[in-house]
Amino acid sequence: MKNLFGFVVGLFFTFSLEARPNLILVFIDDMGWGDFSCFGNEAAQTPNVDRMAKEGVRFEQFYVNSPICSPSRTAISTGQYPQRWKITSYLSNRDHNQQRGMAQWLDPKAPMLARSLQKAGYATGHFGKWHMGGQRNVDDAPPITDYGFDASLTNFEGMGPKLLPLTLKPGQDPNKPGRIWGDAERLGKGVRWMQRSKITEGFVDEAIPFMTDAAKADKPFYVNLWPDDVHSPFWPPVDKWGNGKRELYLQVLKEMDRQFGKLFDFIREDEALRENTLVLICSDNGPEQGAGVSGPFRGYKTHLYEGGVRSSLIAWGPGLIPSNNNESMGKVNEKSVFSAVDLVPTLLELADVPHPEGVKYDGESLPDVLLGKSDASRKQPLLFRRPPDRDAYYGDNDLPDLAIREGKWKFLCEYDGSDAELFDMEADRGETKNLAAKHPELVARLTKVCIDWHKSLPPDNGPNMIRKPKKRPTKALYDLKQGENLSGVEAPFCEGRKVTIRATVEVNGKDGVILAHGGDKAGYALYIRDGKLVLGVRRDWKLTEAVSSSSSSLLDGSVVVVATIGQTGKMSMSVAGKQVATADAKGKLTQPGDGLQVGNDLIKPVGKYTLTQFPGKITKLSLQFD
Ligand SMILES: [Ca+2]
Ligand SMILES: [Ca+2]
Repeated sequence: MKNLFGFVVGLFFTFSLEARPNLILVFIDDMGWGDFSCFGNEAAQTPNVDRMAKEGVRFEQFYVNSPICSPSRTAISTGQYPQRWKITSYLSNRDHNQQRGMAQWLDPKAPMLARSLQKAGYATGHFGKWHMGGQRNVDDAPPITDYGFDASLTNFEGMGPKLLPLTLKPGQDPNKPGRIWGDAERLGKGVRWMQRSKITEGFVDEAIPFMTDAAKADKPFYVNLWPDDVHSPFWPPVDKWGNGKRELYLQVLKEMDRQFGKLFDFIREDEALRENTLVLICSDNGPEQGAGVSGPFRGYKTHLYEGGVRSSLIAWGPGLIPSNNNESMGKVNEKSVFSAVDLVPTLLELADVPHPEGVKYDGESLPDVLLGKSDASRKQPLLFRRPPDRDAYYGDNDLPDLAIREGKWKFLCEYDGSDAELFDMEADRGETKNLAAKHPELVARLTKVCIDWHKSLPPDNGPNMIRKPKKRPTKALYDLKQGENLSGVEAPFCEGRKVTIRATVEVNGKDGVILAHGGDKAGYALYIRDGKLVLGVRRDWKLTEAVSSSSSSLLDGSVVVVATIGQTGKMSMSVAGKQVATADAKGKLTQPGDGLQVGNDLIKPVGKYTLTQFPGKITKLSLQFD
């Protein structure tokens, strides 16, 4: 019996060594959750990808760990939250990386999935966009082969041999194509220029011989096929051109799918590869606005709402994934909540490769989920932090900074826990109904989890990079009338500027507001209280008031009042040319979310009022910003 047991174990061990699966990770750039036709796209068909889904499993609740390129790539490569490596937004030029509090490139000591597999005897190849170091003027980053890859071919955002894009528009002389990203020639030897519309196939054509060679050498392989598609700018083939961004995008999407077909067919048509290769297909982040679509989800690339971080994952491997009883349809896993960091320990377990010593993954191993045998979820919640430079984007001027997915709940808030948003993902996966007010205890607990997690990770400059003043009205002079009511978006941009309020007033009472901009968190207001003129400034909820000492000067019929708030918060007021009060708010104005009213304060009060409706006439009111 003992001998038989030993024989069986030995047989199993030999078998499992021989059967170590080949792994292919197709990681698309900037494609929306709803862009594959098998995920609901009706504007374009993606038949090659759809066939993989039909023969495999399609996952509806898979996430990437960042809504933007470089950190999302770091997570899927290391099995760890990208914040651990200070890769928290897209890698750019040296100054820009530094300004945002980021590393210049991914530390090669990171626990790369590729390196673990390489050490265990896998042939490892990276073909496509890298964007984890080596771009713009950062030309001293390590080559891709320092990260556990035997071979690499990349694009303009990575070190080493590369394909750079030639461009062609309809009507352009094909012998005189354009060139983009030419500066990337400095990032490694072995540059080939190629039509942009053919570059995905260029990567496929490099990956296929690599896999053939590995198979000949009796080695399992791990291949990254990471196209630059479907990232803007969009350069479909000239004979498949489209009008406008959306059409051009759809043509690029269809062309990418066609070029993938060559890779998928190569694996499918080789019996040995078909039986022992696992292909994973997903996107690194949500769509660019106006290009791809997020399906039923809210938000885009760069957002922590679902549209930014949900990714349409497909797993294919007929020899590894038990076949579906209904052959006409693939499996759909609507339940499992898991993410890119989970793929790393999962693939290591499938390959029977040990974890690197001392490494703690944020991911959890879920092989049965990935192979379509279970609809379990990861046990730990998933946490997210926005890119430091993306507090405002695509029309949203104050995006959530932190987010968590725990069970059916999705929760988002600011770094300090304010502006809580809570969504029930079972009833409202589009994140439309904020339930935070209904569940104060849950909100308090999730807020703490988010903040504790955020503080446990290396910081970046996100908290110092709020809002996008460029998008605000920046006029210097506003002439306003009594009764005027501007919304938060229409109201002037006051942050960090000197404000001068001038008005002619005729007062027939003791209390009322001349002008109020903002609310009880931030803003400024000029008002009369108990017959005295008052200038109030709110900074961080705190009210500072300059109050005139007597009411007599206001009662002389029609008088001119002037109030100023300096760039550092120094406040002063005059009536009929005479200074009547000063105060110091000790700091610049910050832009309020609330709007501006003349002759009243209609929303949250800026100042301490007795009454808000102004008792009398306001004329010649102007607001000047310096
Ligand atoms: Ca991307
Ligand atoms: Ca924010």
